[in-house]
Amino acid sequence: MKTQLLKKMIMVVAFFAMTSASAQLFDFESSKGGWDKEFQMASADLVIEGGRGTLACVRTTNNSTIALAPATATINAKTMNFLKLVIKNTSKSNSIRVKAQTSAATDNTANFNISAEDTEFQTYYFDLRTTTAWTAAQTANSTTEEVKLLFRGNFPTAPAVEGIIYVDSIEFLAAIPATQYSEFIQNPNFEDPTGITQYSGNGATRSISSVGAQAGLQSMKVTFTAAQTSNFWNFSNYKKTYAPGFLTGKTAIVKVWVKTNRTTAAQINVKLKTVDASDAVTANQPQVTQLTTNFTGGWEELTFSLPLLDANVEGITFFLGVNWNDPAAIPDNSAYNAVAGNNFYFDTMSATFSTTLGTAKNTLEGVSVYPNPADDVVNVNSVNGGDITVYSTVGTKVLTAKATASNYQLNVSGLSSGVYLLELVSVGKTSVTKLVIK
Ligand SMILES: [Ca+2]
Ligand SMILES: [Ca+2]
Repeated sequence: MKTQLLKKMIMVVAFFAMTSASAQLFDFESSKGGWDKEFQMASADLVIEGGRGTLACVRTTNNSTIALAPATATINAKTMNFLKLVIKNTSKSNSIRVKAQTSAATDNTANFNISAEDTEFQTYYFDLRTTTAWTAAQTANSTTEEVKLLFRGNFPTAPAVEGIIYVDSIEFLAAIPATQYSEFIQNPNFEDPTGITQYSGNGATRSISSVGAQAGLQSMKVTFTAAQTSNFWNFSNYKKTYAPGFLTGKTAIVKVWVKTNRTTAAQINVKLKTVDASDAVTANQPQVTQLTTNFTGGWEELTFSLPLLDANVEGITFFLGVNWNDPAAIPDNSAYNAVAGNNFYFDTMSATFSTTLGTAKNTLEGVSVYPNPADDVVNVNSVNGGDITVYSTVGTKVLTAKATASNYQLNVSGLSSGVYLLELVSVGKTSVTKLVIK
């Protein structure tokens, strides 16, 4: 029996040595992996939170700490440059201090900001080389002897226990993952450390969501805490450049998955900031608005066609937003504006180009639209009927219908006076007619 036990122990030690030599990931799915509560952390236990194995750390002071015990703290400080942390921080702590002790240097520290009072998991990538202390440790040592994470900041005078930090994973990385691109869209899946950020908008905040992903682990969530009073824009701090002439005659096709808790339509915007070779903004900066159509909280994919009308466009920057209609100027559309409690999730975006010139073979012939100008009803005559979409002149989809007969009467009584474009799509061909509403 003793021999059996000894064999088992040797196997366990061998297994542990093998994994600890290469393991730079601690996922807390079934084991603490050497991490535990340390200085003034009330407890750090394995807990399932949001379906994930986590280390639930109960904070009791301004420096509540978890530590990777010296026996297992063989993080290769020489090659590990980044700390990836996935946490749901329900405490008020708003910064993390990373301490990595080595034989040559003690308490090499770096401070990083985190969001407080989270309702969802957040992913952080901390560049440990931003401190000279870590780089000094890299120069002097190959492994750490102890690693500590201190959850700091914002500690109230009372109570003694203040919030739980659910640590889903701690990972040390030599490099952060390469950023993904879909043409001019950076981080189209919201899975990367860099990409689209909030640009403008009153009444709303943007965050990365780990709950509402359409694909992967994350999506972008826009939460309105007050009624919308302006366009809400997110902006990609990235410009894709193209060879001269490449974009001439092309249309950008942008697809975006959207999910909202609204039970009526909202307007989603895509805008392209276009520049010429000298980085000067070109005259045509396409913007298209589409209506959401899913009112039961599910995902839908919206498609935006953005003609690049300037011949000299050589750079594109991508914007995504929630449209706002000024009730004083566009009263009919103000019901589309977001109100407090509305949220929007965005995920899985893509951009491609199609050539818009030479599309004669795709033009639907024999379509007549009358009377034009019209009051309340427009007759749409065609051979086979088809799908009708009416757009405003700025590209907003204002009406859709299915022409179920070759002579279809379209009710346009809900449209304000003005100029529109009526598109009829049938058997893969398209007809566009300028329509005037009196
Ligand atoms: Ca985990
Ligand atoms: Ca995603």
